[in-house]
Amino acid sequence: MGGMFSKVLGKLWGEKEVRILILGLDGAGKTTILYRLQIGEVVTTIPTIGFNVETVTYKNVKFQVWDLGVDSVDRDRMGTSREELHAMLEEEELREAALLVFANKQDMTGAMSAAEVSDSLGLGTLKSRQWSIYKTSAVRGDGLKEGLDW
Ligand code: G3D
Ligand code: MG
Repeated sequence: MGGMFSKVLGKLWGEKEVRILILGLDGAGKTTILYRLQIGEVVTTIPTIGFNVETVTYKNVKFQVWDLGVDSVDRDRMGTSREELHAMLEEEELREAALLVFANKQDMTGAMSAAEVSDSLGLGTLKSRQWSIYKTSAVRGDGLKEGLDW
């Protein structure tokens, strides 16, 4: 597994530091994905912004995980995700960032399809943004490599 991702990540290595920000709701599977990549020690810190940030640095590639804290009784978690995602993408620092969406937990019955997730997140309305969506199962490791390859 580690070797497989090394090959994918190898393509990202170069002179330049590459940063990958993983953003998602509580319980979406971000920590599981980070461990599944098996690329090094996951370090958890609580910076002044007040929520957990997990990081793994692998060669010149830095993965950083942010939890989007949303009450689990929020009945419109996809709506909240859509708003937060579009607000984040307005940030100057993310102007040039490519967007990769993992529609995770595909091993569970009733999981939303990639098209449904894409619609709910309003990905079709994004202007001048490279984006893609992949169906994944972090527990099985399905789709992660394909997504990172993209
Ligand atoms: P987060 O870091 O985004 O908050 P976690 O989410 O990685 O902590 O995952 C939350 C729970 O979802 C974990 O279960 C984890 O095992 C599970 N999970 C993550 N990815 C998948 C997936 O692809 N399929 C399924 N079925 N479950 C997944 P626990 O029980 O440990 O809280
Ligand atoms: Mg987590």
